[in-house]
Amino acid sequence: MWSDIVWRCLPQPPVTTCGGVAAGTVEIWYNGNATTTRQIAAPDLGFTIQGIADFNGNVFSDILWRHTFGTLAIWPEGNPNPTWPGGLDHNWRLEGVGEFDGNSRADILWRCLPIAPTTACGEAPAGSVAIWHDGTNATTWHGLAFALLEMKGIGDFDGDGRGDILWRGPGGPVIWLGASGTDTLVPASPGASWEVAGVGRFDL
Ligand SMILES: [Ca+2]
Ligand SMILES: [Ca+2]
Ligand SMILES: [Ca+2]
Repeated sequence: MWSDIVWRCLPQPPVTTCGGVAAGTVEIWYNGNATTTRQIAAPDLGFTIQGIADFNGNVFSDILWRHTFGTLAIWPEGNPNPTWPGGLDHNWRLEGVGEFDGNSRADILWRCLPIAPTTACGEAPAGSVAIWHDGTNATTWHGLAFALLEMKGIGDFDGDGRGDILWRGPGGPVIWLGASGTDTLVPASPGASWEVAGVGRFDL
């Protein structure tokens, strides 16, 4: 499996293009190689890439976008022919993408972190964790993660094929197995001087 790099042209003023390429342009370097590239399109600069994952389960990566207005778009296989899962306002933080239900299609992780003076996200109380399955707005609810918890990573810590969420709060790390706030692992705290640098798989 060869990985590709996704670039986006975001020139800093007073520069307005990337050597003549329009601001906002997305370019893929296949196999990380600058000689095998494809320029795709230049979406509105209000759109930012939120994640790259396989939402439709065909093995190839798809690009998840969110607009400043809250709207989501997914470019299947990087093609600017989007699906539109809908959107949520910015009282919802898009925390990341992972595969939480074990069907090999990536899911979108949201958390309600209301921006004052707002105190909830519609009917959902502050801290609500929601998952949109497979890049659609088919939603399941996964508990409450309050503002003092920081999302640090997504991985499969118990090896069951479902993504788990690593949070860290004032008391130390907490893992939500299967992204569930009711099925947790609480590893010992390494102390405040240790930062989570990443999540990966380093042994068999
Ligand atoms: Ca795909
Ligand atoms: Ca899934
Ligand atoms: Ca798991």
